[in-house]
Amino acid sequence: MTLPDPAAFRNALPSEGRLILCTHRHPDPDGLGAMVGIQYLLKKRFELDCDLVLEGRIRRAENVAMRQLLEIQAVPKGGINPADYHGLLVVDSQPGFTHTNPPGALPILGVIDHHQGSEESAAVAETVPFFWVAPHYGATSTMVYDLLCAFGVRPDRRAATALFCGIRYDTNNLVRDSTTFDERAYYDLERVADRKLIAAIDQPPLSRAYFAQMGEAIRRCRIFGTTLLTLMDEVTSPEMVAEVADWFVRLEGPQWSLAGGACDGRYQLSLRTDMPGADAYPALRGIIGKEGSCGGHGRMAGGQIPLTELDLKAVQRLVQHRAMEVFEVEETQYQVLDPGGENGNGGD
Ligand SMILES: [Mn+2]
Repeated sequence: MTLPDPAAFRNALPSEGRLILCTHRHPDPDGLGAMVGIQYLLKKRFELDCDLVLEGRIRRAENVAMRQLLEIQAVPKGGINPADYHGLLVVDSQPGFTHTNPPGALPILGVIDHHQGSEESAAVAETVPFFWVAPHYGATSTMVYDLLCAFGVRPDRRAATALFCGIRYDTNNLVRDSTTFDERAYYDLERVADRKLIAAIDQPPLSRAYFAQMGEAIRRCRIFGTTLLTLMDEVTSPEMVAEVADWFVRLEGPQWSLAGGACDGRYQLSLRTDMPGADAYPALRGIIGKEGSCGGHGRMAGGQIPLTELDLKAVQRLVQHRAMEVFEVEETQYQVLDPGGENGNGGD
């Protein structure tokens, strides 16, 4: 199904009562935007109320700001009484995905997602009344925008801001994996959205811990030819690992940037590349091996290795060793990013 089927969506909904909306663990702007958009549609068009369940802490400063400034309220997953709800909708993820655990004991009425499905999610599709998975969309927020359009509902300023942020961050302002669907939604929503709020979400206040973590990342970064390896110890959030990988890939010249850090009992890994024609997913797949799981495509991939059978040092050694093999570089030959900082007497 490429465009939303309004009749199928309507048929999936109860005539009254409450619903739960949920997304993947550690919700990102696209997940949050899609939930706010669906919540608005359900209220406006169907007079249905819904509660949001947000699993995993939201820690990236932009995402925290988005949640606070848009006043996105959520109920704790553990406190849900299934009798109070008719069912749930999953957005920006699918029930079969490992980072997604919808509250149990409630039927899944709908799934709206732009990620490629897995075998597990294909099995779930048969049992879900509204299963709309469309990888030709750059963001789930765009899908929700199209659903609003299909019902002739104009988002208000808050919903438009949330949806706009979702599209904006998932497609990096229409530069990454965006299609004409995303473009149309982006420019339309931009006119309605609150620009001051968007600016505040884009440049949120950052904690001292954030800067300390970035300082640590600079000290840890090793340059093996065209491969940058930043294997940190404990980090403040999984998103920090992605930010470090994103930041260092901007070092002049084409390269692979692999960052890692331990958080919540897992060693998080993020790989970015600006090498011409390079594909990040197979590379990270080869580095993580059977010890963990990963996803991604094009220039970015992310994954994790549980710190259960292997401890932190063992995982770091394994990752470094495999990265050397995958990127065909010599383990002994590296430079540091900031030689002055390494000796403790640098800085200007
Ligand atoms: Mn998304």
